[in-house]
Parts: sequence; C-alpha cells; structure tokens
Amino acid sequence: MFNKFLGTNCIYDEIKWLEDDEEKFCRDKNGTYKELIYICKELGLIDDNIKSNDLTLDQLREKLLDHQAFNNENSHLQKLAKETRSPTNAAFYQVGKNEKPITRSIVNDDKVSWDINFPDYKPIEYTSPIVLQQPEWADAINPKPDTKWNDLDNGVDRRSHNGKYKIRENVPINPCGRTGIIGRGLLGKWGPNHAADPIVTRWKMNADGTVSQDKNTLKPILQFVAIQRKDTGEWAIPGGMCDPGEKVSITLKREFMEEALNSLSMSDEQRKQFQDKLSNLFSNGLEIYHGYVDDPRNTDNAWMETIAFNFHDDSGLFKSIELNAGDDAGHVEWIDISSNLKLYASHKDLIKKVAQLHNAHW
Ligand code: RP5
Repeated sequence: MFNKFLGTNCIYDEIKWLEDDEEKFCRDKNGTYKELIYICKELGLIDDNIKSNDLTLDQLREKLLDHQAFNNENSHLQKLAKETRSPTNAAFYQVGKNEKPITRSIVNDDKVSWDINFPDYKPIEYTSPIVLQQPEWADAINPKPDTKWNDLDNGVDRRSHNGKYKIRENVPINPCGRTGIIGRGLLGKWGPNHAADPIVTRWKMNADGTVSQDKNTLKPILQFVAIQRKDTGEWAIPGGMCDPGEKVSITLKREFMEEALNSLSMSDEQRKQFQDKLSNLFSNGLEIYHGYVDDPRNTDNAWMETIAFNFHDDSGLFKSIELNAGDDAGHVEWIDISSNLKLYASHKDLIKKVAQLHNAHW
C-alpha cells in the first residue's frame, strides 16, 4: 500500500487510484520504483524524461502528495492514505539516549489494521523503567479497574480525537492498528497521551525589507521556530504534553516559552513580561490539525495525539525577542520551510499544512 508517511517500515509497493470509476493499481515488487515513476508521469506529476535514479523515494512521495486527489477528503487516494496511516514510524524503539534499543516485532502495512487476521503477531512487551517508577505524569503500572476510558478521568483527558477506542482486557487498544509493542514504552498514560504543537511563523525577509522568494517556485519563504530535541537530536516543533486539566491554549504558550524562550530559567517578573509580549500573537492562532500522530513512542496500548496551531507574526514582534533553548530543547532556530525539511515524528506534515495555508514556498 502507498504510505503517506515518511520513514515507515513499509515502502511504496502498491498505489491504487480511481479512473472513471475503475480501480487501477501499480505494484513495484522488485524494490525498484520504475512503475511508480511511470504512474507519476501518467498523473502528470513529473516530466517524461525523469528516470528512477533521478529521484529519491521521498521526493517521489512528495510529488504524489501534490496530486489534487490528496486535497479532496473523499478521494480514493486520500482515503487510502488515511487507511494506511502507520501507527508508528519507528522500526526500533529508542527514544532518548538512556533508552536501550528495543526491536519492534515486524508489522507489514497490510497487517497493521486490527481487522486483519494476524495469528503470528507476537508484539514484544516494553514499558520503560522510567515509567515503571511511576513519576507523577505516569499512570499506575496496571490500569485501575475503575479508570474512565474515553472520558475525563479525574482531570486526565482519556478521550481520543479519533473517536472511541476499544478496551481489551482492561487495556486501551491503539485505534490506528498494530505497532509491534505492547505496554506503554516511554509514554505515561495508557491510551491517548495529549500534546499541543505551537507553530510560530514569520516571512523570511531580505536585507532590503522585501519578503524573500524561492528561486524556483517564486513563492515567498516562510520560517518557523524549530527546536532540536535533546532526546533524539531531531529538529521539531516546540510542542509538549498537556498537563492534566490544562487548557490547550495555555499548553501551547507554555511549551513555546519553555522550549524556545527558556522561560523555566526566568524570574516570575521576566516570565510575565514575555507572556504579555506574546499575548496578542497567541490569542490569534489558527488550528492546523488535531488527532493521532505518528510518534516513535507509540505502542499498541499508548499513543500520542496532538492539537497543532499556527501563530503567524506579521508585526515583527520577534525583532525584539531573542530565541533561547530551554527544557527538552538543545537548540532553537528560525528555520526556512521547504519540502527538504527532516523533522521529528509527523511534524513535517503539520508544517506542510502551514505552508499551504499561507501559500508559501514548499
Ligand atoms: C509529538 O510529541 C507531538 O507532536 C509533540 O510535539 C510531542 C510532545 O512530546 P514531548 O515533546 O513532550 O516529548 O508526537
């Protein structure tokens, strides 16, 4: 199946689409992608003279996602991309330098769905020692029998953005399918673990004060505030977990301030000053996405969900605010947005949505 997400443990060995109500597909059994190149030419996505070694698979994927079918929620391609969404993007489980590498049992894409019979499925069980020590952000080792699944549970939001999830033997089941691991891995909560992702953007400016344009697409270049995660070393949106009972609007601003402005090392007075400076920007955000995210920590029983908001600065606010990495962030920078970005988890998909929203270069 064609997989919409980067780095998943399957490759693009089949694409299906509808043409005049007839289902067509191409298969690429040999691991080459000549057939994919052929299909992309048929769909008018690449020039006729392009050969398979001119493009990487990831570049091809980008081309396919540019097809108009992906902009139509009801199209067959869109449906396929949703159906084949991988519940995790990591073959190995090693989030954080202190975690030992754990190999997930292999789940090919056609076996991800719980609806598919997979008698040989033998997921390994793994819950990090950090989680087993039961820090305040983690649930009990075994879920309490009176846990209010799919509901607000004493301040902990156990509802999923993706609808009601199933409970089997008193343990929640990942709504997107098998991941090759049971237990919670590094995640604190059984079931959904809620996060919020603040995507702070501005236009890239030339020295003469005009907006910088990409030479090829001639579109204006957007920049976003990115942090480099201390755990995986990957660049990411400065998002973070929602505290129990915390409003998403508060989490978005708090996480941005902690990771991109190092607010944890500020005095109360300084923090208040920054909060005031950012208040206008953060009260005019636009929701980009809410739902399940393809995070390397996901397991069959615990998974990440997020709400992502875009906060676009057109006022030059950041001329007087210097970025300063803090908390889980090793570095922070304004990064140019383009399809060449390599980011943590599903963050590239979120950033692409923001680029489209602003009709910016991608
Ligand atoms: C991702 O994990 C979310 O998109 C969010 O950015 C992040 C939250 O986890 P931590 O950064 O707190 O580890 O799936």
